[in-house]
Amino acid sequence: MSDSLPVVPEADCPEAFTGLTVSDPKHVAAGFPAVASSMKHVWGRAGVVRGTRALMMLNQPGGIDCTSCAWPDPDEHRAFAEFCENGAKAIAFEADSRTIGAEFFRDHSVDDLSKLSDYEHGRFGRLAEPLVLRPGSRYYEAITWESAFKLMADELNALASPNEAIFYTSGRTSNEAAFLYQLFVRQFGTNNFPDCSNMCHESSGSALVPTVGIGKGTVKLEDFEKAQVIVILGQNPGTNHPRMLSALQKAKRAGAKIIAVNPLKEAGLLAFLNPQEARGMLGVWSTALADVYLQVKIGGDQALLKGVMKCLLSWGKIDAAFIRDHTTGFDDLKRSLDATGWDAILEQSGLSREEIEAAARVIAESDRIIACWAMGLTQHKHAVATIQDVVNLILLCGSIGKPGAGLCPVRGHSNVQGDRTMGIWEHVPAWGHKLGQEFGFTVPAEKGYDTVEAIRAMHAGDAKVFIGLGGNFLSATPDTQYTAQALKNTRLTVHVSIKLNRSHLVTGRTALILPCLGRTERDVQNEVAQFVTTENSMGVVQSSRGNLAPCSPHLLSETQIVARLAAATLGPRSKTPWDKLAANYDFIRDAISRVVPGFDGYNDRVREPGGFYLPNKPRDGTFPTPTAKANFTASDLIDLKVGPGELVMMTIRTHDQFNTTIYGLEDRYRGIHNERRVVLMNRDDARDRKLKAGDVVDLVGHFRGEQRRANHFIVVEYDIPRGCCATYFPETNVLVPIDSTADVSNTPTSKWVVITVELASRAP
Ligand SMILES: Nc1nc2c(c(=O)[nH]1)N[C@H]1C(S)=C(S)[C@@H](COP(=O)(O)OP(=O)(O)OC[C@H]3O[C@@H](n4cnc5c(=O)[nH]c(N)nc54)[C@H](O)[C@@H]3O)O[C@H]1N2
Ligand SMILES: Nc1nc2c(c(=O)[nH]1)N[C@H]1C(S)=C(S)[C@@H](COP(=O)(O)OP(=O)(O)OC[C@H]3O[C@@H](n4cnc5c(=O)[nH]c(N)nc54)[C@H](O)[C@@H]3O)O[C@H]1N2
Ligand SMILES: [Mo]
Repeated sequence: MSDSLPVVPEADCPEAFTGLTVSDPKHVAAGFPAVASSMKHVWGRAGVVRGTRALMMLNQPGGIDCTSCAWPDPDEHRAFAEFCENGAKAIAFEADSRTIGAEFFRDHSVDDLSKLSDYEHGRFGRLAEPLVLRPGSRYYEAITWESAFKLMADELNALASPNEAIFYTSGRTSNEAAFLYQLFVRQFGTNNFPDCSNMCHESSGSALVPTVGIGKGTVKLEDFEKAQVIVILGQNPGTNHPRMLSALQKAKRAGAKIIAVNPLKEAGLLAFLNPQEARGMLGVWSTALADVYLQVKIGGDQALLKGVMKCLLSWGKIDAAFIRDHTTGFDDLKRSLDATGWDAILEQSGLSREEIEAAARVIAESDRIIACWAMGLTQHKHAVATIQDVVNLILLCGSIGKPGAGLCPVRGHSNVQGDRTMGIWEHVPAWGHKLGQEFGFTVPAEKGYDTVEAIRAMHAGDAKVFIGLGGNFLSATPDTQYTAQALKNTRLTVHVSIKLNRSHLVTGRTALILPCLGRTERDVQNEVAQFVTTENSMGVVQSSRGNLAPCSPHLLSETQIVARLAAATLGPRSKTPWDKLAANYDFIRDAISRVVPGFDGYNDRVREPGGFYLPNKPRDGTFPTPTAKANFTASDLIDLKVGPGELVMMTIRTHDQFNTTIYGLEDRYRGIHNERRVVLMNRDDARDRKLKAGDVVDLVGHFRGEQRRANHFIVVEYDIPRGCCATYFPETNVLVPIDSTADVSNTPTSKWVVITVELASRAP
């Protein structure tokens, strides 16, 4: 441990600026620049042959499931190139032909590497062999897999309680690896499963289970073509789910109307030029998307939704028969809406009554409505209540359980939904007893730590070993300095990774980096090529089979790593045949089919082209809640006032990153080039603070009397509502307070950070 070291460059040694230029934000997404940009990444990183090989099989039946987002593939008629610009970047990042191993780390201490940006970390190439950072050393060195497993087993078995270990999962882990991992950890004796979902769509699950009975979306891709209205709240599909734009284009051509709700005018919500179509490629014909664009204030969606529902009620435009036959709680909802005044609604949403009525009129004329949402709704203190108002709206319109209608939380990581289905959860899944029966052990009953609780436990010294199956825990989680200290307080930190990231550099007393195969690479066990499976955002389970030679002979698959860790740690305590399961993934799938509902015939059905749908009762019109009905939820508007001079900051993604992985420095659609340390502010807010574009400011976070700082950001004047500003994740995670989390779901409020700005230096 070396407490004197700067843990994150953002706070203690601001990175040098990379050379900002600003152009006008785009009004249309994709088209030829998208194709050009993806080819640049693929051929630059992976080499022409390796890159093209991977792309040819991307999202094709029997091919590779894209490692980028969780948007589904069409059930039929897949395009020759069924991927997007950002999927291509994700593949290029993983199929990188450069590698780094012990030799690289002999020349670069963790302190030197800590001074580099996340962008620079990703550019070194793939991790090629297992590495250890021994107590007191500042240099990682080679370690054999055998010794690495023994080291972990010894540390885990030396703990006073299994609850002193933390087992994190990121959402790229396959179903097979995830199932084995939770099996191992529960046999070890804990439910400490923090995962990226805790920071992502946890609020959606928390809102949906009590209201419609399932914590997942209820629509299929084909529903988009049948919808009359699609409402998109707090989501930037042009960047984060680009293939969704094809679905929106089809919907528009079939006559649907789109309502976009976002503080920013995002290009991918305005119009789409489809690079899969010849005319889109030539840039001659774009499809306009949003018919109504509501530039809501950050956090103002709950007010807007209540306003829309008040309109529908007062106009009598609700589905009374559906409400009577299929729901409970309508009277309470109505009473709470009656008690919510228009003044508060207009104040909080920042919208005019005319704008809200315009949206309500579009909705009032339709009974096939799809509501989509992502992080703009989930990462708020009142996220669960807001999403429940989305559900309320859909129920008022009777718009669920039929074609072209329903709820669509758009997931992030390509298998984040599958990992949860496989039991990566700090609670015991409903099928916990079956797991115990199948494998002959008692599943621990006590709830484990979620992500925020895990950080607090490590900080307090109550958790002493951290193991991360994928992800970048330090950079993705809130309150970077606090989390850094938490990790440094542990005895051992372990990361199963494909590339260097900041979590490898802020470590416990001992640290391990375990390099694994990526999804694009061939996974051969006992001379038989294996495939893995994933579940997309719409509940389709499908196979993924890599076709590239592994970038190093020293990599293990995630499944092998988990199985060997389990065998080493549990020894004769476990009756599970770990070797056998990891030698042939069909055996893991057989076990899953016996334990997890909906997976009968898993091995056969997943071999069908396109895979299979998991059962989803609300999609078919029945609600597996205790009342056997869908439930309205009544809530009050929360207080969103901030102090004088304070701004509300949302932390968002650029067009050139996947979470903490930074592919490049362009935010092409927003017109922000070659710089990530920027703060997007309303021109009048800047003027009130005597600031102008190009000035350098320090950001100061304010939460319950605590202050946090992120220094050295360039002011960009942008079309954003007054009182709101935006910065990029993860540079400003240092400002997201560990104790600022959503009610019920405990998700960090990454879209609601209260700050002031202080001038550091004038624009040159
Ligand atoms: N290329 C690429 N694809 C990705 C990712 C990536 O980083 N890069 N990440 C993946 C993951 S894990 C996820 S979870 C998803 C994330 O997908 P998104 O949720 O689209 O990602 P964010 O950049 O966080 O964007 C949030 C959007 O919500 C808006 N917003 C912020 N606050 C509010 C609010 O209070 N109300 C409303 N109405 N809007 C608001 C922002 O302006 C922005 O447009 O994407 C997935 N796909
Ligand atoms: N301020 C702020 N914070 C946020 C968010 C936000 O919007 N704002 N968003 C939150 C959200 S939605 C999410 S999902 C989390 C993301 O949190 P994480 O999932 O923890 O973070 P990622 O950046 O996706 O993880 C990237 C790392 O995963 C590793 N990796 C990539 N592919 C593989 C693989 O195939 N196997 C293995 N083992 N490792 C691999 C690479 O080494 C890479 O460095 O961040 C959250 N944090
Ligand atoms: Mo996410």
